[in-house]
Amino acid sequence: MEQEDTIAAVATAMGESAIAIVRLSGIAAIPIAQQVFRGKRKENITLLPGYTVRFGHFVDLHGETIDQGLLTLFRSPHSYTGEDMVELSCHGGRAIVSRLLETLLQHGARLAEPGEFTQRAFFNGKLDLAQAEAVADLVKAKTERARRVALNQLEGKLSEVIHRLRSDIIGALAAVEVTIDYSDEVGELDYPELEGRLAHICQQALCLANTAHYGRILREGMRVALIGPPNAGKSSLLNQLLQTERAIVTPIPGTTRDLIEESLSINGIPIVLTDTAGLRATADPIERIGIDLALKTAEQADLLLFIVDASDLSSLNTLSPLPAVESKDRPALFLLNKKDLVTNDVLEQAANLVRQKFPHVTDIIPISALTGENIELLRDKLQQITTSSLYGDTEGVMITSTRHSQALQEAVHHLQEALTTTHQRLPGDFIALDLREALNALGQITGETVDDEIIHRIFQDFCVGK
Ligand SMILES: Nc1nc2c(ncn2[C@@H]2O[C@H](COP(=O)(O)OP(=O)(O)O)[C@@H](O)[C@H]2O)c(=O)[nH]1
Ligand SMILES: [Mg+2]
Repeated sequence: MEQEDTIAAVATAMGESAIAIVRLSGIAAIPIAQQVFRGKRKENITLLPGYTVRFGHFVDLHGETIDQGLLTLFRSPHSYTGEDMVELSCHGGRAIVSRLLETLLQHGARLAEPGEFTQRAFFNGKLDLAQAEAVADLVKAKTERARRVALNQLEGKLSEVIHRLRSDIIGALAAVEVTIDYSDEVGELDYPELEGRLAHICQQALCLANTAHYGRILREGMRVALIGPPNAGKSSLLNQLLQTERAIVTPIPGTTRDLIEESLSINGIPIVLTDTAGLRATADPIERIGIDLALKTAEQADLLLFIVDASDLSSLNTLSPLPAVESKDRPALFLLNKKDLVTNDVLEQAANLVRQKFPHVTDIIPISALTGENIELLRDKLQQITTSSLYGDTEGVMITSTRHSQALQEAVHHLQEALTTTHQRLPGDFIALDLREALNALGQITGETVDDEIIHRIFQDFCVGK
């Protein structure tokens, strides 16, 4: 790679701030810094050891002072990239930062591409690919949980699990190959033993692959759809949960036609709440489109909040079954709204009607979207469901990227194939073929077996200076 280049970039966000950091990495990082830095002690900084900090002035090509600040020096291999590095901390103003960066470029540094510092760290073996990707996830993490998962990945927990899986596969592969190459000495392949071994590996890989679902929830939020007949109080509930007047609420049925999507966070878990058009038979083409969208949203949701008006028993009688609610793949909560308008007897009647129409429903919660009664209970329940959706994680390790998920699925596929051929007592070559493919797929996650084009694409998503 173009490692002979020395790269420079602003590592902090552009704008006004107390300090900003401009980074340099590469063979000429320290000589270039020597050109722009005038330390108080007038030392030759090219002679300083790593992990040294000095106060001084930054000067341009003509020796004119740009700003004052700190220089931090790192010596290869003990730096983020593994190369010689210098960080210049100046005041955080656009003019200062631009001028300083420009001066570094005039002295021969090249502007870094997005993610190039981390890419160099990867090529120099400071981080593997999964860890490098975690750097971007960590910076982008919006909730506590996402931060923790990204940090675990950066610290190598995911890589460890992948390495363990790979070394188990290598063990199995060795056992197969030795019987191919030296059947005279070691005898025949022990099929039952291998089958047990592969079944175990397969199970482990599958477990990890299944965490991808939680990873998506962490990254994009748990998708919660508010659905129900018109006027049940869906928009009122959205407003109540958000504590704002986000959606229009009127007594006129069919007010909400478009989807209204808003995010909130319950105990660090992101939730994307979608208010939808009320479900009913209608001749209005615009409302019809809204209802179709509502049904689609319901099908794609991780959790359904089905809201009905407890004070309107006749509407409950005409509720038609809904495939999305019927499905056992996703949890659904039934909310009997407008609790404030009815007696407990009526509430009980309403609950019975719901149970008749939707026999598998277990959770029915009476609420009032208007007064806020039982909204805390609903929040607790939401948190409970969301947390339990996130509990499949193995040792705090979670698959959060589509790239990793696809690679794991491929590995699982080949492990299952190997298991089948072993079960069928086919010759070792057949088994070895799939085991090698599985190894290859897993190696893509940590970067052992990934091609340059993919690596390039991964680092393109980073911001400059990282
Ligand atoms: N009394 C009472 N009225 C409610 C409650 N929730 C909603 N409403 C009223 O019911 C009507 C329809 O509410 P809206 O949120 O627009 O229902 P949507 O069509 O399901 O979105 C409005 O007049 C609301 O003020 C509630 O809990 N109690
Ligand atoms: Mg509405």
